[in-house]
Amino acid sequence: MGDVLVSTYTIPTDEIFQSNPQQKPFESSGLTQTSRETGMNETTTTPHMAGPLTLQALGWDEACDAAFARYSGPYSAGRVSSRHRTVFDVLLAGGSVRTGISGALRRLGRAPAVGDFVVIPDRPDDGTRMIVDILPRRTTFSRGAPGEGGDEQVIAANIDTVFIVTAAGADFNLRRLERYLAVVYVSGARPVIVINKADLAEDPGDLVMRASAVAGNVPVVAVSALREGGLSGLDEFLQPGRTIALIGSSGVGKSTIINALMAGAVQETGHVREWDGKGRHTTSVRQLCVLPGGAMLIDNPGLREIRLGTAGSGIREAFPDVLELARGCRYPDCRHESEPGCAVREAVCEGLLPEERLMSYLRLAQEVVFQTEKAKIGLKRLEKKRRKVISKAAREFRDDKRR
Ligand SMILES: Nc1nc2c(ncn2[C@@H]2O[C@H](COP(=O)(O)OP(=O)(O)OP(=O)(O)O)[C@@H](O)[C@H]2O)c(=O)[nH]1
Ligand SMILES: [Mg+2]
Ligand SMILES: [Zn+2]
Repeated sequence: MGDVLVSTYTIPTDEIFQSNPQQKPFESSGLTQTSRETGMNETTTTPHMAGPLTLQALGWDEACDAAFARYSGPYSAGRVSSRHRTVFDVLLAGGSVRTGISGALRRLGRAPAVGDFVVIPDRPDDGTRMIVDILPRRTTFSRGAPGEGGDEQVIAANIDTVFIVTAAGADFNLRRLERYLAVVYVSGARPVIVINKADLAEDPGDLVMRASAVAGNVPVVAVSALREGGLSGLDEFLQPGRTIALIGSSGVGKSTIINALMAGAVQETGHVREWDGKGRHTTSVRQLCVLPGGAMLIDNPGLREIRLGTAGSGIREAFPDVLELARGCRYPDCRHESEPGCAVREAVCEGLLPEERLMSYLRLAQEVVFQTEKAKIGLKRLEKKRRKVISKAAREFRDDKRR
């Protein structure tokens, strides 16, 4: 494995245990307070940030400029900060708006995800402002394989960095980390492993070491969000205009980390069941918050299940050590199961590669094969349905002509 970049756990213990352990009271975000479930409501304040935002501060780049260029005239661009079924909160330069999407987008089955840059006409004919377009995504974080309708579930868009959050205790699991890493690599975003609740660990440094062993060059940072310890280790990833999504099981402390970084409560945080350390799925709405320093954080509901989908590329990136070893296998298409001359199994026998890591690799690789097959079946069905619709339309057209 290459160089391991480890952000070592350097917070003095008194810092961890000194700071105020009291949970700050939950407050609604500016958005929720100023707008209603339905309809439109423009606000002049921008949530979680003093002063007006510019598009650049929201992560707008040259590619967005190029894509938006064809909208000359009275159009605004903004960024989706949260989604409530069919309505979306959109941050605009200098304010925010709650709005729906146009019928055309709906018919195309295109729905914006949190983090998307969208186009909204300024003065539509009928007076209702709607999202009329979604600009191409820089990165797409999605869950699972394309379904029967051909749509993968997009969790969030235009993410630069993903904090894979785990916690000291029952959640800490190297195999789960490997899975998350593969999923993040597929998205195009850069992963960072954050081990929270360091205050509960006897030796947080040991957890960092163990996570680093499966993480390759991915930075690993230990923090205690509740005691506000070690959070400065995250600073280098929190540059202005950058977007960071937090993912991980329910109860690992994603919302508590965001609250601590916001230096004020924004996300409701929940209790963890004592007996198994499982969370209660406190966060139910995905939301983008702007930190005082200008980075954007996306809180996510705890993921019950994270599937890999059909992209095998994530596995290749998450297991560079296995791939390197595989170059020594006798057969180029070796599956490292029982083939003779398998250099990967040999490395396991010699203790150079942990057996659990190979098992984890094989399990994930098998899952991709399975999902790909499943997606093919789904696509076939979709194609059949499409043909049916077309031939029905053609029949109706012929019948019409005969009349
Ligand atoms: N001891 C300790 N507890 C923490 C820490 N961070 C969070 N917690 C507690 O863990 C519980 C769950 O925290 P949340 O922030 O709600 O977890 P979450 O990951 O957002 O959970 P979901 O929204 O359900 O996905 C709360 O009771 C927090 O107070 C920490 O650093 N140390
Ligand atoms: Mg939460
Ligand atoms: Zn092999």
